[in-house]
Amino acid sequence: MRKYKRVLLKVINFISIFILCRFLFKKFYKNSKEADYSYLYNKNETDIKACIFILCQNKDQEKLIKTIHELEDTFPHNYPYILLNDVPFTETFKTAISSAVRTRAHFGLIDKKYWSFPKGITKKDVGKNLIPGQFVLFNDRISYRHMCRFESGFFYNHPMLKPFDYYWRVEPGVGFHCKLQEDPFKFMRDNNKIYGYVISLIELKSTVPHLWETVKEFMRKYPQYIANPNSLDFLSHDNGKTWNLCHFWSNFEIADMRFFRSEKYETFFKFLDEKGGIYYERWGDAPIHSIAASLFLEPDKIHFFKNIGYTHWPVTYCPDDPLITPHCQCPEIIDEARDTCNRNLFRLQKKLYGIQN
Ligand SMILES: Nc1nc2c(ncn2[C@@H]2O[C@H](COP(=O)(O)OP(=O)(O)OP(=O)(O)O)[C@@H](O)[C@H]2O)c(=O)[nH]1
Ligand SMILES: [Mg+2]
Repeated sequence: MRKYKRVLLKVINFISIFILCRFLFKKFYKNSKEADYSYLYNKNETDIKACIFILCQNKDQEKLIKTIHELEDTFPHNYPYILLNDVPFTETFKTAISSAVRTRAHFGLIDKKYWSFPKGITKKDVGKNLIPGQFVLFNDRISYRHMCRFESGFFYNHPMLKPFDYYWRVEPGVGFHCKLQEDPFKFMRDNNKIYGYVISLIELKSTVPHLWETVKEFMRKYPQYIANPNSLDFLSHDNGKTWNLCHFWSNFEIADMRFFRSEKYETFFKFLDEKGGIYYERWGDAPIHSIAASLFLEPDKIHFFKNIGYTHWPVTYCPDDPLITPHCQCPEIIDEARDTCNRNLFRLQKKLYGIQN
């Protein structure tokens, strides 16, 4: 009888351990497994894995609806919209946006891990490497820096963006002015383009005082990532000694996320992130994307969308080309996009490939 009791106890023990292990495994497995959003891409709707990507807040509803209507008036399309936020979207917002878009809109939340300070940096470090006395726009907004960090190093790996190769970044409040004669995603794919932009500008030095020396350190450490040829001449007038502050204005981007997901870009972002300049200074996603595209891509992979009339206040780009202007209705211009930086890239693309911009 005692023998049976012992065996029974052993069996009960074994079953309990088995159940416990199963429970722990399931819990761990569930947490580590990313949600599957592959259904967001539907090949019956679009041949290209592309989406319109919008990072925004609930308060942007009205501005965003206007922007979506302008986008769709100038580019009727079937691509889905992926909207992300650092706090949950309200039902009112979701309903309003869903009925504004012609296609589908999907709403997602950003994990706190990707909208926060990196390890070792806290609130008190914000702005500590800026030059005293120099004005820095948005310096007092911590969320602005989290946004820059997210847009620099994480958006393309958000599970809802994972099903896609290409994205068109749209911000609430921007305007589109020319009816497109061709699908820009198709253009990117068929012409092997990786990074598309409309406006290039000169960055405010006060926001990025030590960025270029950090980039030079990266180039010395990882020469294998630098493309040959590359667009260093877009960034520098003295072969990289100094940065001319030129960059692509990233509030508009049509680009291939496989570039951002690549080892070279990920290594670059990690390197910059660990240096802390997004917080210690105010390095933005625009210079970070631009420097990466210029150094790691061959110049013909970067495309200037001269046919997309576009405004992000206060700068407007309105095409000046007799073949395009009949399709445009540009607003009164407050500040016109200038050619200063573009010229560096155009010169290079013409010399290397005969590309006429
Ligand atoms: N969810 C969320 N999105 C944000 C936040 N701050 C900025 N964004 C989004 O991030 C993008 C860039 O932010 P903006 O405030 O437009 O930054 P900016 O273009 O440098 O400055 P503006 O001149 O104000 O347009 C936009 O798509 C915003 O909607 C935030 O705190 N939360
Ligand atoms: Mg903006």
